[in-house]
Amino acid sequence: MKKTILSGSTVTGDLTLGNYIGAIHNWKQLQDQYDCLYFLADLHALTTTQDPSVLKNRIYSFFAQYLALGLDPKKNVIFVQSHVHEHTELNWILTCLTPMGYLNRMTQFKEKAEKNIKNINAGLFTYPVLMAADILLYQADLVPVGEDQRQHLELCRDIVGFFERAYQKDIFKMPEAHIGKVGARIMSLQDPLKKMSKSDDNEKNFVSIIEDPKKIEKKIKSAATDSGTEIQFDEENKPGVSNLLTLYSALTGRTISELEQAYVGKMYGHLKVDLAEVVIETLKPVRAQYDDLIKNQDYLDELMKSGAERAQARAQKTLAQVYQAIGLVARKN
Ligand code: ATP
Ligand code: LTN
Repeated sequence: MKKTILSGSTVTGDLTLGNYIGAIHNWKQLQDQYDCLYFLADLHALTTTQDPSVLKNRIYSFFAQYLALGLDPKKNVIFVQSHVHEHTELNWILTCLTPMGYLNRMTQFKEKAEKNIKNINAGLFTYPVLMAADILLYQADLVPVGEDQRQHLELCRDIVGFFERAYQKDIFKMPEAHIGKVGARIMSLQDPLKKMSKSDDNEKNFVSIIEDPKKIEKKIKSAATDSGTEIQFDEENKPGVSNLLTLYSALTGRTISELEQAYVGKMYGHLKVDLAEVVIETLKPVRAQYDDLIKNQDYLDELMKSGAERAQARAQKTLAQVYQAIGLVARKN
């Protein structure tokens, strides 16, 4: 039996190099060995204000980007969260088992609440529970995510315990975070002390997957670097250069020390020129494939439908077990 992998990305902004390196690149490598489900977390996007027509286009765009980045719909179940209503149903059950105190500890909530002072809604607060429902519905063994999601995974594991204690039933598999070694935390280009985030208001902070090559070049060349001139990996004293080296290493497979050796005696500018080329060349075929896919909405609709059917067949089974365990009466047909 292959182990089950599940992961997703919130449908906000445009997927960035951070999402690619920290998440989707790893997803792609797992697709041959594991039973993988990858989804678009469109319901999670609603914790911040969304324009309906933008959201709709973005759902198609993300789906096409998943495919263009190499996720194969034959090897994986690729689907849209809102197409499988079991996510929100299990969410409610788990919400009723999760103490407020546990949610209060979530650092991402605090960060996002500070950023969104005008819209600190209850969904933003309870969102890690919906994330737990996403994972537990599919009995996932492993959840490949970037470092920022580690705490949410821990909460998900706690929730498994809350359920077992409350109902004396061992229905859910205990999931584990799967965090890559290189690039688990790609930093912002202008402010390398914070993570690259696709919903950043300042677009100079990220490179998106489907960005114009000229813009990519400009953004990388103007990335913040540090004092001094040596190209060395030192996250504390040289966070800017370290981030560029991490990007370079993650995209080429060359180790950081190999790169440090190669750039002895060279300037930051040399590194940036080379890195810009690596990024542009990596993303060129992705962009070309994306341009083709996004024109074909019928094809995307078809894939979304079959992905949702396959996902739902599995989600239904878990939810039925949960409803039975907690004493709800099944509707008779
Ligand atoms: P938002 O800005 O909307 O919060 P985000 O860029 O943080 O979005 P998510 O949709 O929250 O992206 O995350 C999708 C996946 O990408 C997650 O597994 C997350 O851990 C990973 N990820 C996000 N940002 C980075 C980053 N800077 N470095 C590495 N991995 C990342
Ligand atoms: N919260 C995640 C996206 C996400 C997710 C999930 C990831 C929603 N549900 C389940 C893994 C498993 C984020 O990266 N913001």
